[in-house]
Amino acid sequence: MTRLRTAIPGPRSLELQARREGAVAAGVRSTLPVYVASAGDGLLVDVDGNQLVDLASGIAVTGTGNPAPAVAEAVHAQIDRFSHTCFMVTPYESYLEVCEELNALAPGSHEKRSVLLNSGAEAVENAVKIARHVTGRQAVVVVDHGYHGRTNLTMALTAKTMPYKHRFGPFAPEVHRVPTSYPLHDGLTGAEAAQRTISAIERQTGAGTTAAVVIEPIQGEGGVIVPAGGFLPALARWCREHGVLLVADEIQTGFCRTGSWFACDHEDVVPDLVTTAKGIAGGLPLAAVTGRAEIMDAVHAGGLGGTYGGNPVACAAALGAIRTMHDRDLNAAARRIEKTVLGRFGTVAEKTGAIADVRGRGAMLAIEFTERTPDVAARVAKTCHEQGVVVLTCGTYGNVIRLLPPLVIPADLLAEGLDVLEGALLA
Ligand code: PLZ
Repeated sequence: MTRLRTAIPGPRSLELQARREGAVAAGVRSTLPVYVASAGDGLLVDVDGNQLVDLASGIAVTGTGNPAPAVAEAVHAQIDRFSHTCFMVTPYESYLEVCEELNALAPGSHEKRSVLLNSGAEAVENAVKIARHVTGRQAVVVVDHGYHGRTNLTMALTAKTMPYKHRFGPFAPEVHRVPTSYPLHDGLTGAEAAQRTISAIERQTGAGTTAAVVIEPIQGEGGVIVPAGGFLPALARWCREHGVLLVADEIQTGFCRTGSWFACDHEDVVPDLVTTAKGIAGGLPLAAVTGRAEIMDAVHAGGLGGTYGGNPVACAAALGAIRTMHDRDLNAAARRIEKTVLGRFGTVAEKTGAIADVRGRGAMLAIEFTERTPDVAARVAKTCHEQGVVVLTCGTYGNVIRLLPPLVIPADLLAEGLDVLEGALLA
C-alpha cells in the first residue's frame, strides 16, 4: 500500500518547520516534524497528502480515535451552548457526570470523589497536595525510572534528568527516590523487589514521615516497565499498614490502554488516589484525581481548583470518549493488540540478538534493545518514520521502542505499521 506521496517530511512540512524556527521556542521538540492536516482511526494525514500509520496516539491520548465520532459530536454540541463558566464560579452538570464516571470506574468499590484539572502534571501535583494535607506528613516517595510531568514538583518526582530536568532546578523538596521492579534488569521476583523498595523507604525516608508513594503501575516514559507480579500488591499492603497513601499515576495506563480500565486492575491493587489524564477525553486537555471520599473530602473548601479545570468542552469530550470505550469494548481491543504485537515480535526477537525484551500490556507495548544506549532505538524509529509509521522511543537509557496505537486502529492498518517496524528491526 502506498500511503506516501513525498519523502518524509514532505516539502510543505519542511517549509513549516523552517517557519517554526522563527516562531516556536527551540526547547519544544517534535519527534517527527511532519505537519498534520487531518486524522482518523490510526492514520495521520499530513500537509503534503501523506498518510502516516499512527502507532503513538499522541502519546497514549487518542485511544478512542482522532476523534471518536461521539467525542466530535459532544464537543460540537457543547461549544454551541457555552464554552466556559469556570466550575468554581458557576458550575454545570457535565463536570459532575465525569466525576461520577471516574468514581465508578477507578479501582475499588469504596466511595470516591474526584477533582478535575487540565494536565497530567497538574493532577499529580494535586494528588500530592491532598496526600500531604490529609496525612499531615510531607515526604513523598517515588521510584527509579518514574515520570510524572514537567512542573516544578513533578520534575522532582520524575527520575530522568535529560531532557526533563537539566538546569531547571532547584526542585521541590521532600521527594525521595527508591528502587522499583524492573524484571529484565534486576531479575527479582515481585516480592523480592517490593522488599527492596520497602526497606529503602524505611531506611531513607521513614514510614512515619511519608505522606504518599507515587508510582505508575506500568512505567511509561521510563521504558514501558511492567513490574514483576506481586510487586504492586506488596507495596500497597505496606502503604496501608503504615498510613502511607498509595497514589497510582494512571495518566498513561488508564482508560483501557492496558486492556483493563486501569492498570492496577490487573493485580487487584486498590490505590488511595488515582491520577488520570491523556486518554480520558479523546484528545482534549482534561485530567483528574480520584480517591477515597474521606481523603478527598478532607481538604478545606477552596483548597482545590483552577480556572479551566473540568472545562465544559473537555468534559463533554470525556463523556463521549468513555461512551466509546464502553460501546466498542476497547479493553478487548487493547488485548487483541497485545496478542498481535507480542506474538509477532517475540518471533522477531529470536531472529536478532539486538532485542533484549518484548513486553507490555494491552496497547502499551515495547521492544527493549540489548545495548543500553539510544542508538539502535533511534535508528529503528528513524527508519519507521521515513516509511510513514509513527513510533516513539522511551526509556531511561533511550533504548526502547514503544507502541501506543489507538485502541480503535483497524487490524490491517496495525499490520501494515508492524510490517514496517519488523523490516526496520531486521535491517
Ligand atoms: N504521568 C505517567 O505519562 C505524560 C509526557 C511527554 P502531562 N507523559 C508524556 C513529555 O515529554 O512531556 C505523563 C505521564 C505520566 C504524568 C504525565 C504528565 O502529563 O499531561 O504531560 O502534564
